[in-house]
Amino acid sequence: MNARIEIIQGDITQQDVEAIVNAANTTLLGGGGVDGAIHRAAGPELLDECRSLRGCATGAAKITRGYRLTAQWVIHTVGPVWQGGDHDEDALLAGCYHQCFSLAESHGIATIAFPSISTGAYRFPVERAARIALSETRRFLKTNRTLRKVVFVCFNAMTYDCYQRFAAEAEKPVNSEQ
Ligand code: AR6
Repeated sequence: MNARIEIIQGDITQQDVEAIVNAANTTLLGGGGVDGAIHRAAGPELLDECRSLRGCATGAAKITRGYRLTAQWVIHTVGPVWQGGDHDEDALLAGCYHQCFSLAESHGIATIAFPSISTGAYRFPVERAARIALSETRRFLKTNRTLRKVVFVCFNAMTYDCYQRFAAEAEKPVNSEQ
């Protein structure tokens, strides 16, 4: 596996990284799942800053401070709601990863943790999402030299297994984009 990619099972709010990614909604005003957990752990100042951002489009990302989190930054991205696969869901999810990496690069962030965006309340199939997450990450890391570590924080064993499987598969030459 790429030495800069880690896959773990755990809670993203507890990660000791410079930035964590939030799977938010277009309002950026909080919600359930990982979004709720991040807002609870960061404290009310996070919501105050989010209000000033005036929302975020699906497939895009915006950055705030991390407040009471160990992470200095939170990158909020809005994944697509799964609608069967023919509503541009793959490209929108890839866009989330791409924009998060762009923000990380422009802010000099060296370590970042992602949840499995869109695969909870938004029902994107986990296997398909894991494949997109890992391929976008590998693509970005090929040219980027500022990111030292990308951690995928899987909340449950099924998600963890999917990420592990596709990370191993991505190393096979037949699937290589090189
Ligand atoms: N750490 C890491 N992963 C987590 C955590 C956590 N603390 N909590 C949940 N997950 P979801 P979505 C996993 O529903 O599908 C929110 O209400 C979860 O098991 O959080 O993008 C927003 O406000 C799943 O694997 O995000 C939006 O309205 C993954 O995080 C909507 O949900 C994503 O699940 C976004 O839906």
